Amino acid sequence: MKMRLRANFILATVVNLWMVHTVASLWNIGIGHGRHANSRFLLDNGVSRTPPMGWNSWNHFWCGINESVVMSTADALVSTGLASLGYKYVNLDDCWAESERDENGKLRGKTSTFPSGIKALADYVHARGLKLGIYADAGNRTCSNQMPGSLHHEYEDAKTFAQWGVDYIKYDNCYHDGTRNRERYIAMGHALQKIKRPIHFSLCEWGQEDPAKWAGAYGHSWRTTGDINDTFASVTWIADLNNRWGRYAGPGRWNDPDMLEVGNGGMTMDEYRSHFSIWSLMKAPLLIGCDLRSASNRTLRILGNKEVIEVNQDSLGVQGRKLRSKDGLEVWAGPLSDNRVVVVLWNRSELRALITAAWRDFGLSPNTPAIVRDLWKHKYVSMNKRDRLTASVAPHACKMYVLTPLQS
Ligand SMILES: *[C@@H]1O[C@H](CO)[C@@H](O)[C@H](O)[C@H]1NC(C)=O
Ligand SMILES: *[C@@H]1O[C@H](CO)[C@@H](O)[C@H](O)[C@H]1NC(C)=O
Ligand SMILES: *[C@@H]1O[C@H](CO)[C@@H](O)[C@H](O)[C@H]1NC(C)=O
Ligand SMILES: *[C@@H]1O[C@H](CO)[C@@H](O)[C@H](O)[C@H]1NC(C)=O
Ligand SMILES: CC(=O)N[C@H]1CO[C@H](CO)[C@@H](O)[C@@H]1O
Repeated sequence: MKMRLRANFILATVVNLWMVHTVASLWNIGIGHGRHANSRFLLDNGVSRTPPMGWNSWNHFWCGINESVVMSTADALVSTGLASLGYKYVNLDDCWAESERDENGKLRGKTSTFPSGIKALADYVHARGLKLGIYADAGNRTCSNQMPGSLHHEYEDAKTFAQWGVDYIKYDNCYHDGTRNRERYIAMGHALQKIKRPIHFSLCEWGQEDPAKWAGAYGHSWRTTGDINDTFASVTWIADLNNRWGRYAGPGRWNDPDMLEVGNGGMTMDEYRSHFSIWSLMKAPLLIGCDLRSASNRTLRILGNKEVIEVNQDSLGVQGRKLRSKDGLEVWAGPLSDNRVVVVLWNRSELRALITAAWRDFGLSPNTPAIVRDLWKHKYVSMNKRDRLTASVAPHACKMYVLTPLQS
């Protein structure tokens, strides 16, 4: 099947480089150099050298959270085995705090829903080998308008979070005063630099000021888009937007296409597998967004696919990209450590289709033999494949492979 390369300047550059370099050097040169476009990494506190993994309350519970939900979710992360696969952050989203600060100006947990307090919650989560995340806002109020924002309170709130033992901050963008996002977000980045605790700083300014270009110096991940929803249209829309910023990602600094919807019921299992495969290939934070306490085995098999998680957590830390797209048939790929290549063949159309990726797409000579492993079937497809790979892909489904080139 003939497919047209996307008219994409960066891609064209990369493809030209592929003609003359080996796989490893070309992916690194073509893709990795964007990392250095950022100034020095000011918040280099050692966290998230691979994309963060965990759970967040918003996509399923919205404001309906309380300490028993959070504690039982922490327990579920452990009992399902997901924690040992790397899902370690337990992240509160909006609505965890009282509507107003206390008499000393400090944020405080909402006593009706978090009667034990946030410190106790952090202790509970830490005792299970997990980490606690919290939510704040670079404005006067958070997006729910149910709790105070942190604008002009950055340092005192960062100190409070550190005292409680918080490990991750998602920083939202509602009710602000019109100051540039960059200024308001950098203020929190600087506050976090001053405190001793290593905290993951997740900038959630919805991609408004092209954060890929600057946020890597101040935080560990940045949203590239508005909010995800539980539809296939949302997944494809967001995947394409996030794809544009691939070259800015790297260890400690990740593009964030928003949290996972897997298990929330709005998509088919094929669609959820595509969502999870593409998020993993794009080195997105993998933050589960369903009610894990009642997740089906099918949902757990998607979220717990160790081979797909290993792609996301690969030490090379280079974001995979869309290489070709025609009539909804797409080839996505990226480099992994040890000269391996991850490939996703994705059929976004309504009919089953054959999709082909050629070795040349990845800068491999057609004569190079490669071991091909199917990450969803958990099987080797070939120990000695050359030239190209073709698969029949169901509507909205994908195939995901790792290619290990052998010396030819
Ligand atoms: C906690 O929240 C869950 C989910 O919204 C709800 O089902 C449960 O009744 C709440 N528990 C308490 C004690 O409020
Ligand atoms: C934020 O709060 C300040 C001080 O209370 C107030 O002057 C300002 O109007 C508020 N801005 C918004 C956007 O609510
Ligand atoms: C979900 O997102 C898609 C893509 O952005 C959008 O077209 C759709 O209106 C959204 N659906 C809902 C229910 O918000
Ligand atoms: C889900 O898997 C568990 C563990 O393998 C098993 O005990 C349970 O019966 C399964 N549940 C369903 C509904 O298949
Ligand atoms: C939009 C599109 O190209 N859809 C394809 C999906 O697969 C079927 C079967 O191969 C093709 O006929 C469609 O053209």
